[in-house]
Amino acid sequence: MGIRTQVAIVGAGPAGLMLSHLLHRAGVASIVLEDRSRAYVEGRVRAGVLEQGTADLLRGSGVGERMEREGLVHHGIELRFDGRAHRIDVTALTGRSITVYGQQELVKDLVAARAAAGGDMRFECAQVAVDGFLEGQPRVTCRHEGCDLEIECDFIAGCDGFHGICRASIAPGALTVHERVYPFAWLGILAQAAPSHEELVYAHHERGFALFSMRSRSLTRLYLQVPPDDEPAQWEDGRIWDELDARLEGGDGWRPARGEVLEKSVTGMRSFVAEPMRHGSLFLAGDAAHIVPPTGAKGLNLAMADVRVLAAALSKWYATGDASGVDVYSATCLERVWRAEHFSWWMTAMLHRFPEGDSFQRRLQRAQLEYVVSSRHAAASLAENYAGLPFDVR
Ligand code: FAS
Ligand code: PHB
Repeated sequence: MGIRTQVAIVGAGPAGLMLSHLLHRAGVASIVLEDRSRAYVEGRVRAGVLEQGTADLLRGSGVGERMEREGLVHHGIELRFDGRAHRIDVTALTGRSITVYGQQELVKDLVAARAAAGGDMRFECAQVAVDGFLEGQPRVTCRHEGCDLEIECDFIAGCDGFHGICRASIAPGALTVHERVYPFAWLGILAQAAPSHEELVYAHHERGFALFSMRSRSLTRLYLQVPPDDEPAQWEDGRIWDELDARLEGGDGWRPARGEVLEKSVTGMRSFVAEPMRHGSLFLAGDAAHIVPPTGAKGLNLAMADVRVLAAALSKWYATGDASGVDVYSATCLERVWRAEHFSWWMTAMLHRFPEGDSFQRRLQRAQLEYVVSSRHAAASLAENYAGLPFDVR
């Protein structure tokens, strides 16, 4: 069955759904094709920290109501090392704040908004494939509800994540890939426990990194640095809580409140950028083009930043025929991507225990940590990157 639309979007993650929503607001038609079920994408536990700019984008585009009601606005974070705690006052240093709001809640809000507006989202699509994007005849094909679909469009947005088919459909020679894989992973848990600390806590410890985060006033989200090939089953709940207590030690007797572990997963750590992000009529956005280690809480926010630029560029093209935005899409996004890549690598290098690290590297980490907690300028640099640089900073 042949269908025609203006923009075919592959992937119903935060990038694909937000793009479809922003295009809809600009009167541009799109179809979202997702290979998993609606329940699966709405239930996937991932990021939880929204930059000021992302929260403003949700508010400004009419999908921020539940975030406003249920999200937790934070004005600082805490760093812990050598048995001491140090608060970084993000808002005092930057005038900006972060909002703690689960990625799956944001995805639910976007799916609901698209559905309410009669948006065309197709879940459980199989054999999704893209072609014709270098010949000016972009096309997406797939099987959906037992039918073969052929979607002709003007543009394809590859929002299908790191393991998707869109980047894989680009000839290897046309892409330059930059990558760094880290010698550790994060074991993450979601616990039914009221957060016993007001703000996020990042800990550097000789036993490894640890992070205390949250999802709501009754759900805590916590992470431990573990060897890269560890499996969740190797970590029984009691051992996880004991390890968190040890690594989050800050000399004030605080311990994360314990509760039933609802979800447990291990996520590999890598930095990855594929350039350019545009190939003819195919535009990559979000994790399809770049990955950051989650230490800087940038993954979701970068996906939002990409589609904000892409929606503006495509809307301008449809409204005026002016392709200037479309032509600088890749360069515009990559400026912000590399800033976030640097910040995420820097936070990861400062806060994790490197298995092969020698005493010189550990002393450097210590010196960096001491500088960040003792210099207003260094703290301001961290805070500015953490809260997210304003979109039109250049
Ligand atoms: P997504 O991966 O979210 O969405 C891509 C969508 O495309 C998915 O729904 C997928 O099912 C679909 N898709 C894939 N292949 C397809 C195909 N062939 N056809 C159709 N659809 C297809 N960031 C943090 O800041 N904190 C975290 O704790 C954190 N945890 C993470 C844990 C994991 C396991 C992962 C992978 C990422 C995590 N991130 C985290 C980063 C995360 O938030 C991403 O940056 C964010 O999901 C990126 O959004 P999208 O680009 O929309 O990609
Ligand atoms: C999370 O809450 O999932 C989270 C928060 C901060 C990070 C990474 C993950 O740096």
